[in-house]
Amino acid sequence: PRAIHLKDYRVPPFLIDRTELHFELGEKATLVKSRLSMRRNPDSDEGDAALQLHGDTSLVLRRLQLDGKDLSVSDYQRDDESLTIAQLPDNFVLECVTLIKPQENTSLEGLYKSNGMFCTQCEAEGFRKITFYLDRPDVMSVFTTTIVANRQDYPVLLSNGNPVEQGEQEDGRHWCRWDDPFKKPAYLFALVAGKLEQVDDSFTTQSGREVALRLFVEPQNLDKCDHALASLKRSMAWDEQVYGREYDLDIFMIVAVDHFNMGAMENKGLNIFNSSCVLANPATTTDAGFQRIEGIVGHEYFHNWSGNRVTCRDWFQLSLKEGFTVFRDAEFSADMGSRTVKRIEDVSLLRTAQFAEDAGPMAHPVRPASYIEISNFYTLTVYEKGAEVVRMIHTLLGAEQFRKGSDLYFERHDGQAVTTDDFIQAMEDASGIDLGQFRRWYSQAGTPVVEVSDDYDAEQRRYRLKVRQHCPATPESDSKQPFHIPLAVGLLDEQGNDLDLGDGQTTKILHLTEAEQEFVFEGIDSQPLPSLLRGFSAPVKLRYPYSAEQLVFLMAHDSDGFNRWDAGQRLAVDLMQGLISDYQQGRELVLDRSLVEAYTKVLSDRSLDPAMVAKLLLLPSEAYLAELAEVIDPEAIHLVREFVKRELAQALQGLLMDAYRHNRSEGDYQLNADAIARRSLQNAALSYLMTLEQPRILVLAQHQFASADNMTDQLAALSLIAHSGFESERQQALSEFYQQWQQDPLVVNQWLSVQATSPRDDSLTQVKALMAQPLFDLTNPNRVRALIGAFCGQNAVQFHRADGEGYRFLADQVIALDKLNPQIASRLLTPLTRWKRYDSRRQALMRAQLERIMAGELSKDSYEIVSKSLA
Ligand code: BAL
Ligand code: ZN
Repeated sequence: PRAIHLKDYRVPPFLIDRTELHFELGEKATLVKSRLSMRRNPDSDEGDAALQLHGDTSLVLRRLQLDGKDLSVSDYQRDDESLTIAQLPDNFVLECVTLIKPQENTSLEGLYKSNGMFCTQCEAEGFRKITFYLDRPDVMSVFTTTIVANRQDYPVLLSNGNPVEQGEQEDGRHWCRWDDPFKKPAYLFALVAGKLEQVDDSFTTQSGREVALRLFVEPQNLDKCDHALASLKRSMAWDEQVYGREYDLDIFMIVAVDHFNMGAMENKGLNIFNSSCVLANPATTTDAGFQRIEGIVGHEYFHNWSGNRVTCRDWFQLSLKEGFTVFRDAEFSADMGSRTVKRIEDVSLLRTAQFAEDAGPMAHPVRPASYIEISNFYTLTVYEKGAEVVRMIHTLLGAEQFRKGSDLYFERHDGQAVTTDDFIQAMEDASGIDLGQFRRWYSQAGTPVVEVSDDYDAEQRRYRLKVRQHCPATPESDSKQPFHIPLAVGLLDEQGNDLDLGDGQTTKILHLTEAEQEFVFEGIDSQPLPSLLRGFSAPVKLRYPYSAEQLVFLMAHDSDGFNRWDAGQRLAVDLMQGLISDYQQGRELVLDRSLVEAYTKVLSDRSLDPAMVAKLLLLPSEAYLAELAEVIDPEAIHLVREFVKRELAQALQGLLMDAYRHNRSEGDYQLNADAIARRSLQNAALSYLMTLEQPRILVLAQHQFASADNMTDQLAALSLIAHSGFESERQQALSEFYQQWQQDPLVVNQWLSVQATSPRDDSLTQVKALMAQPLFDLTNPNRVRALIGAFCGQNAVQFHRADGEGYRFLADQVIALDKLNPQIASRLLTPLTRWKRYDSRRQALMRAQLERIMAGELSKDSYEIVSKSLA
C-alpha cells in the first residue's frame, strides 16, 4: 500500500454537476444505475486528462454509456481501485450500471444490511463501493435518488433531501424518489430501506419555517426515541442562538441501525446513527449514555453547517469539520449541563488517550501530511485536539470576534470544499488578530510541555513567571517551532482570593510564543499562589513544582472549577507515583495523610455541587497514570490505585456512607442535572465503600441492584458486585441481569463490558467463554467493542498479563476481524501500538504479536497501523 500526501493535492480534472441514482434493491444483489452530468473543470491544469473514476474491486460493471452510446471494454481501463476513460469531450453524460452485493458486505462501508434493513456509510470513501464515481470531497453535486424495493420487507425508503415522488409496481415492489437540492460530496450520500417505525416531531426555525423531524427505528425501540428528539430540538435552537445557523431542508431524519462502525454519520438530511448513540430510556440507559446521546445528536446536527454546507477540500482537512464540530458540541453540552463537569470529562479523555496517541507511532498533526488509509485518521488528534485548537482560537479572539469569524467563514465558503487555512483566514479577517504562528497547531504533531517557575520580590512588589515550552519529537518531525499557547493564569492571595490582574480581571491570558519567556506582575503585595492553565486553556502538559499543601489549598479555594479538580488530580498523581515506586521496590505502602485530609474537606463541604464532589473523589484513572509513567507497570498502577482507594474508604467510611445515603434516591427517578449529580456521587461513594469487602456494604449494593429503577444505579451496582471477590453473589448478579435484559442488545453490550473490564484473574477466560456463546457476533462492531475492545482497551491489568496471553488474544481477533471489517480491526490494534511504553519483557511479547499480524495478508487499514508501530 502506498501513502497519499497533502503536498500532492490537485484540483479535480472533472466535475459532476448532477448525479441521478437508481437503486433496485434485491435479496441476492442490488442494481445501481447512475447518470452523471459531467464536465471538465476549468480550474484544472491537467488539460485533456483522462477521467479516472473511483470504484471498488467488488463492483460488477454491467453497462457503461457515454452520451447515450455504449462503451465497450476497449474504451476504458479498470483496475482494483478505478475505472479510467480517455478522450472525453468537455461536457458529457456518463451512465453506468453496476451490480453490488450488500448482503455480503461485512465491512459496513458502502451499502450493506443490518438486521434485514439496507443502509449506507459512505464517509470517507464508501461511495466507491456503491458505484463508479469521483469519490472525493471537493467534487460536489446535486443528487436525485430513486429507490425500488419490495414493499413488504422495505416499506420505508429513504435518501437525502426531500421526498418528491413515489409509486407502486405490479410485482409487489414500490419506489420512492428523493431530491437533494444542496450540492454535496458523495461521502454525504445516504440510503435506508427497511421495516421501520417512525416517531414524528417538528421544529419551527427562527425565520418561522416548519421542519418535520423524524426518527426511524425498529419497532421494538419505539420507547427509546424521546431523548434523541428532544436533544435534536435543543441542538437546532442552540445553533440558531449561538451561531445564527438555521436548518435548510423541510425534513430532518435520523435512523438507528445496529451494525455501524462509527457513532453516527451526518449525511445531508438523513443522519444514520449507531443505535447505541441514539436510543435511550431510563431503564436501559445510564446518565452518561443520555449525555453522550445529547452530545452526538448535537454533533451530527451541527455538521449540517460545519461539514455539509461547508465541507473539506480533501481528507487531510478532516479536522476542519470534525475539530470545529466537536468544539461546537462540547459548548452545546456545557450550556445544557454543567460547564465545569463537561470540561473535566473532555480534558480527562484528551490527557489520557490523545496525549498517548501524540506520544506513539501513529502521532500526526491535526492536519495530517500523509496517510495510507484515511479511516485510520478519525482520531482523537483530529477530533479532540482539533477541538482544543478551535477552543484556543475562541480564547484568543473572545466570543464576539469568534462569532464574527464563524459568520464570515460560513458566508464566504457556503457550498464550497475548503481547508483549515480558509477557516483560520476567516477568523483572522473578521477579528484582525494575527494567527500566523498559531497555525503551527495544525501542522506540528506532539504535545508541548510547558514548564513554569516563579519568583517574588517583596521589596519591588513584583511577581515573575518564567515559562519554557518544548515539544518532544514525533514520527513526522523531531524539531518543532514554538507554538502560540494561550496560558490562562490567576493569582491567589493567602486567603485564597483572586488578585486583580488589571481592569478587575482575575484571569489573564498570557501569550506564549517563544521557547522561553518571562511575564511580570507589578504591585503584588505578598507571594501569590499561581493557578495555571485555567480551564485547561491549551492542550499541553503543564509542569510547576506545587507542594502537596499548595494543591490542597487550590482544591479548596481556586475560583476556577477545572483547576480545583485538577489540583486534586495532581495531588493524587504525585502520591500514587511515589507509591508505585514503593511497590516496585518492595517497600510497604503507606498513604500520606494529605489526600485523606483533602477528601475529608471535599466530603464535608455541603455547599459543593454533588457533581463536582463526585468528580473530585474520582482518583486519576489507570490510563492517566500509565500515560504519565516513564515505563508503564500496569500491575503496580492497578494495585496502588486499589490500595489508595481502600485506604481512603477505610479513613472516610462514615463520610462516604453519609454521602451514599444522602444522595440515594429510591423510586423517584428523574433526569436532570441535579439528579444526575446525586447519582454520580452516590455511586462514587459506593465504589469506595465496596473496596472494604464488608458484607454489609455488599448488601447495600445488592439492594441497589435489585431495586434500581434506572440503568445508572443498576449497572453501577452490578459492576461493583461483579468485580468483587464475593464469588457466588457476583455470579448471581450477572446471571440475573442477563435474564432481565437478554432481549435488549444494547444492555447486553453493557453486561459484556462489565465482565470484560473485571480485574479478576479469570477475566480473559470469561471473555473467551462469552465469545463462544451464540450471543456474540464478530460482524457486529458494538459487540466487538463491548467485549474485545473493552478487555484490551479498558482492562490494562489483565490485558497486560505477564504471560502475554492478552496480546495473543488480541492478535488472534485482529487477524480474524481484518478479513470481515478492516476499520474495526485496525481500531482494535491501538493498545498494541503502545508497546514501546512497557518493560522489555512486555515489549518483546507485544512486538511478537504485531509481527505475527504483519506476516499475514492485511487490509490497508491494519497494514498502516502495524507497519508504523513496528517502524
Ligand atoms: N463524520 C463521521 C462521524 C462524525 O464525526 O460525525
Ligand atoms: Zn463529526
